[in-house]
Amino acid sequence: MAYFPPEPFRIKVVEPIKMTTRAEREQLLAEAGYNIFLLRAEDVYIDLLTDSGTAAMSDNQWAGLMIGDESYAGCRNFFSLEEAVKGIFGFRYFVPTHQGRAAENVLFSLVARPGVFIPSNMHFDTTRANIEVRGARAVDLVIDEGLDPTSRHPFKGNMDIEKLRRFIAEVGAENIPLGMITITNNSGGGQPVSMENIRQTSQVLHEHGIPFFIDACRYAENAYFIKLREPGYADKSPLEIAREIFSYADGCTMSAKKDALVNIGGFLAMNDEQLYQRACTELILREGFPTYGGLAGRDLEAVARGLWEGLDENYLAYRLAHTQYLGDRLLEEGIPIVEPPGGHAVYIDAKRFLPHLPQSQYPGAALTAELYLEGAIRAVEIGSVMFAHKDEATGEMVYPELELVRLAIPRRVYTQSHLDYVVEKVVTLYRKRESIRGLRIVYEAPYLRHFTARFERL
Ligand code: P61
Repeated sequence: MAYFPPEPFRIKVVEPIKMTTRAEREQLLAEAGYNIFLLRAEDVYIDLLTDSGTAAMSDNQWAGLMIGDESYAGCRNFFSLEEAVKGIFGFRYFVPTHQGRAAENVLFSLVARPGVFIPSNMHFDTTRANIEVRGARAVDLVIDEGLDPTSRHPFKGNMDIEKLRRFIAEVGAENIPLGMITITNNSGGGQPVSMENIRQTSQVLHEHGIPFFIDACRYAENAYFIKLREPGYADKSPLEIAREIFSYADGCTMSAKKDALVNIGGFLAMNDEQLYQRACTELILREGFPTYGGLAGRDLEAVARGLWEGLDENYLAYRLAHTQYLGDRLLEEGIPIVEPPGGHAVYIDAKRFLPHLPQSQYPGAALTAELYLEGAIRAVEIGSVMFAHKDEATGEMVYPELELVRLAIPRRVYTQSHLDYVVEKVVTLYRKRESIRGLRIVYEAPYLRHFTARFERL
């Protein structure tokens, strides 16, 4: 029986949400070109589009907003954030950014150029885009189990160390300005990376003189998975585990919109002083002065407080069990999901849910559209719309291995009955899955097309 953990908080402020009729949703979705990104959020009942920027902040974080210091330079909140970043991540230098992709933009403007490669376990789409837009190549080297939705490997986000060694030998260390690892692996089911694997990745990269950066958005959830699953860590606190993780790295990019429990914010951290100085120059050009980096002082304070809260052991135990509850309930009903459930999300395997639809008909996107029609639930496709691309040599479309629909769970927002409602609607859809039709793209942008693409039903 799936277990729902009691919340380690009580509710002080509520936000009404409203239900629409199916007829209304038919019209709204058609107007949105069958792309759930183009709906108004008010027309969604349960919004599982993302766990990014959607957390409920605590009373302590809201209180922090009131002491926002909006001075242009040297505001006090920068120093609160500095204390958190240095205390948890331990890097010598950091700059705030308005979100994760801004940190990626600054970093890759300094190191990515045509002819170079950035390997990772799996890049998320904004990271890949920030690398590839500069003519460099983003390469995914996750272990094979990470691409098998049914494998119950405890650390399916792990880098394949042998593949990494071979890759470095093949393209040459001089053509790899840095290597990365994404914790947890968002493109591959929200699966964690083990400490052992982080240590080995660091070792292999460093043997070749390649700096190692971590895409750290969900580092606290990853730390708690290590505590639960990796021998030797059961008695360590999430903070101790986090410190060890980052001790192996030379820097990180962070979207604070995830594990720092805020609605906006991020940072780029590193140990290399020269890289930091170049990052400051780039930051001033694009984001702002290095003590605010595109954020208000109050936002910096919320991030600083959220970083500490996000490592609270009671919160993390609840958080992972909450997500697991949704996954276990869906499994009990026979719904094909990526197993085991991830930290921030449950990923439905659209290939197995809709085996009659080829990837050229976008089964993941079709399923997100149907979920909205069925229950006013918004999920996100992580599949062919997001990642399919044309092979330059053959001109043929290359489809991603995984075709997923992610039910991302905002932090501290939805209750057990909300999740039960989601299960009920997914099950209803599963029973009539054969009637679900595919989609055809009628408009697409050259990069990150999933945000603005428009579709027609086949
Ligand atoms: C998400 F539909 N993630 O998961 P920013 N690295 C990683 C992320 O998960 C990530 C970023 C960097 C989002 C938001 C999102 O097509 C989409 O603060 C592992 O969003 O800039 C963001 O951090 C970038 C949703 C992003 C999407 C792109 O929902």
